Amino acid sequence: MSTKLIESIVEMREDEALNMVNDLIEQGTPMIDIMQECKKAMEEVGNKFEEGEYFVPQLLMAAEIMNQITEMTKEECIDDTNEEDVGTVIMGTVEGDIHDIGKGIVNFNLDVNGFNVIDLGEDVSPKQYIDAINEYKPDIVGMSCLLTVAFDSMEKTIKEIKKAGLRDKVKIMIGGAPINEEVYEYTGADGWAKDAVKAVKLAKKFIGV
Ligand code: B1M
Repeated sequence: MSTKLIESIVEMREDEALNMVNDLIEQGTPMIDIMQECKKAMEEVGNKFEEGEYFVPQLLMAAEIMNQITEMTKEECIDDTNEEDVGTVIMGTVEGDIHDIGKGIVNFNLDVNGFNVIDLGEDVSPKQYIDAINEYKPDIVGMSCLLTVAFDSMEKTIKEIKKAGLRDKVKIMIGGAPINEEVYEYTGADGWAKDAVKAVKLAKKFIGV
């Protein structure tokens, strides 16, 4: 696939990036492949931010391009939407964290694979999770986390779910760029996924489909 797409996102050439995505869609490139390239681009944007070359406005600009690309690729997948309800997932970005692009992609992939997804939004507190578990009785609780400082939020939320007597009623899945085996063990979740495809596989495994 095109490293030019990565370059155009990293260098914020919005029209060029969107045209390239359009071409890729027309050529029949799967959404997930386009998203992989975009993720690499966003990692590069993040690196430039860390190195002091980019600042928050550039992160926002890249996020805006990324959101438009996500919408374009979603439209292409819409025919694949599966009406079957294989299970309910409540999903949020954990307290202290407002990153939502990856969560949106995971939600969309769960949705097209037949899951009923309830998105609680960003900066979701343990109480919001608990209230939503009581209200929607989900099979799976999803926690997206992009910030290392929010690892504690996941751990705290899972502890609070346990204190509320709900831990055995749900499977908990965590994910996001900094999540690894060690973080997964620290939080006490039931599983973790590196990307949207793995998230769907894990969710299906939890449900037994
Ligand atoms: Co932020 N940011 N940001 N940021 N930002 C990161 C995460 C960072 C790594 C950049 C860097 O320094 N290299 C860094 C965190 C460093 C750390 O924690 N050690 C960082 C920082 C520091 C910050 C701020 C603190 C900056 C500041 O204000 N000084 C601030 C924090 C705000 C807050 O949350 N409280 C901040 C703010 C922002 C913006 C708001 C400007 C913007 C987000 C806009 C938005 O989301 N609407 C932003 C952006 C764009 C980024 C980067 C550049 C890109 C994130 C992204 O959208 N990636 C990011 C750098 C990076 O990711 N390397 C960065 C694309 C997306 C498709 O990938 O989100 O990884 P991702 O999702 C993937 C997988 O991770 C997985 O599937 C998705 C699809 O494949 N996945 C799951 C995600 N959730 C899942 C859940 C699952 C399973 C899989 O199950 C439940």
